[in-house]
Amino acid sequence: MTGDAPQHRHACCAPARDALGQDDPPPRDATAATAFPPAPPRPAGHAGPPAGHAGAPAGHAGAPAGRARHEIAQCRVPALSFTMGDAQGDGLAADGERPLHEVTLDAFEIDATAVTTAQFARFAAETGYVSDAERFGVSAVFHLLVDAPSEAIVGPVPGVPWWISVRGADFRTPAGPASHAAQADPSHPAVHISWHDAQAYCAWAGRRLPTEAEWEAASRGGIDGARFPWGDAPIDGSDGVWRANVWQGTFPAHNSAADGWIGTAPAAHYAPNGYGLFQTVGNVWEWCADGFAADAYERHVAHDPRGPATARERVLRGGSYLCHPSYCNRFRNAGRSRNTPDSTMGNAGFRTVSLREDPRRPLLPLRALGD
Ligand SMILES: [Ca+2]
Repeated sequence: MTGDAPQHRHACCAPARDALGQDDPPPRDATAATAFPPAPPRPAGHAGPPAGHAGAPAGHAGAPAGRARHEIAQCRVPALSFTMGDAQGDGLAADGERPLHEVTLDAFEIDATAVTTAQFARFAAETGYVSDAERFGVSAVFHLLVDAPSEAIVGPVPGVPWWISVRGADFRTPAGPASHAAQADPSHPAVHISWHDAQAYCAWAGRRLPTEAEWEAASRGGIDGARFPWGDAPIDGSDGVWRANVWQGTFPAHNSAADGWIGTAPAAHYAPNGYGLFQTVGNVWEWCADGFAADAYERHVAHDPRGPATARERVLRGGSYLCHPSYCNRFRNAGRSRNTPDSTMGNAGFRTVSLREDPRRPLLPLRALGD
């Protein structure tokens, strides 16, 4: 797996919005993301479970009563120093996973799971928010998962024909609009979520997206330098333990689903890492706040590094149910991908972190990128 082989192009992870062949969408209200009233403050003493506690899956008993909106269990990542980047040499130079560099972060709280379909649906129901997949009218669905009438299928995405542009695919009907069978499972991660959608959710919930450094620190679970959140044990069940939802079989035609899932798995499936986070690796890609820069690590920012505030693409982390070493090995703590902030696909969602005071960078308004 060397060079710029097709199996390593970022479009294999997910195509960009402008490749889907949709009509021009109606304009979005530029104030949409900031129009939501702020979430009520948490009562004192409800700072979340202690470090390493997995907490309850989203929407289950155990969420503090004061978290009226964002009902996702929390994990605490302590103030720490860690080695950021690819220690094994797995990544491609174009991904910018090196040089390795020491990063320090203040403590923060992060969701134990990706934001679920149930949680995102609640946000949409309470606000009337129209997601980018709905606004554009199409989104990218992996070909084995499509459940849509022929008139809803725009066609394969050029260059990555295993991705199908489907009208009516969104977080409610991730496989397409065919039938009730296509309805999203509420316990699974919300998918077909753009970076803008994630930002809008955060504005409503009183949350924010993690920085790329925060995401990687949280995914490492306290094990510095390891390939995966659980260490360096195999992901593929070869020792009898499945640790994440990725691809088994011959991509893109045959998936044996030996790990139990062809598409998404429930957000709180498999064992959590040392901080209590579920499935940072595999299942769905997760948006980060940062703009993507391949040379970001060369800047050697030691404390709380950030990518560029404005960039054509935003960072995605963690890989998805489509990852396999034969064509995309980014399902690692250090793996990096990116896409344009209005792109949506059936294998990308997000998790959030708690707000903090940050005089350097206030939260960006929804359409601040001018794209
Ligand atoms: Ca799988």
